[in-house]
Amino acid sequence: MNFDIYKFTCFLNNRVLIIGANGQLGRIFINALLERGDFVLASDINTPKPISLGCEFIYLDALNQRKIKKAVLKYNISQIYNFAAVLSAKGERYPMKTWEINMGAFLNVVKASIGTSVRSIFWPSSIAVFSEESGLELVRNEVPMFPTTMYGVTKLAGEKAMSYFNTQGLIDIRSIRFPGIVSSSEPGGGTTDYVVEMLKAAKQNKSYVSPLNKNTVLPMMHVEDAVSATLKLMNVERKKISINGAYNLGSFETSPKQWSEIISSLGYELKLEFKEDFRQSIADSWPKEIDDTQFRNDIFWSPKFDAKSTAEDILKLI
Ligand code: AKB
Repeated sequence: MNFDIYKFTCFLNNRVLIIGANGQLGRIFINALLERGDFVLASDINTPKPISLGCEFIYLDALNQRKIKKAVLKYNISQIYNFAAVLSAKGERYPMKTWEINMGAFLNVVKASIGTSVRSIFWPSSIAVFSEESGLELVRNEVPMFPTTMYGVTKLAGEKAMSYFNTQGLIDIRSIRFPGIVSSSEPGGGTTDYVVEMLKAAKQNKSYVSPLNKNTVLPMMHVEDAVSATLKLMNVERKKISINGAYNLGSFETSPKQWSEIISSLGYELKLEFKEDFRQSIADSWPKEIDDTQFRNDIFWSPKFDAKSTAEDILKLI
């Protein structure tokens, strides 16, 4: 891309299309982008809950490339956030469908964007790309990766493809390997969903059965930190980004036991049982801690929330 044009357009508000806007991340991204003064077009295959989104909404199937392109052209879109995906736990029930949806959505968005007004695409990757071979105690950015879930396979395949597109200069795609995200909105179909479900149970004075062992440590992050890191990544000049693939991103680490202790320390009584299911072996193949030095050095970002302030904040919002 011509650098001068890029520099100029950076100072204009973005015209953003969010695909998969009804998921865990959609609404909070919509609010953050609107606050910055961007034009936001939200889209999903499900209609949003009847609370106003504060922006336009269209029905859009991420597997329909023609319709994505039509929306890009009609609304003169400059950035796309593509959140359409089947997550790790649900993906193990429907592995073929997961490949079709995750890779189909990824490729359709790329194909619908090349040669249009779209300057950059955000496509989230995940800690699911890692495996035991990655050295799970503290996982660096570039390590051997042999994902154990179909979700992880699609994320790694997408990373390789985005790296190719970036290297060839076909389209600017940026990505972060998200840890488990703690939000007041419902996750769905993930292995890390317990962090949100446990907060909900505590708030409603219900008991909770954890699908993961009490000592299983995984990296987690407050959704606001995930949003601030992403928006920073999407708004730096490409030359500041030292890699063509996805960045590691970390914040804090917790286990079901530690998380329940934090919840109790905030004055909630949570009756907790443990009944491991197939999600345990997924969690066992994921990092305990993430080394995100490269992201922090390139993007100058650090998280605002630790484990306790995350739980406290989200409990207030639920
Ligand atoms: C999942 O649990 O599948 C996701 C993820 C870590 O990518 N939350």
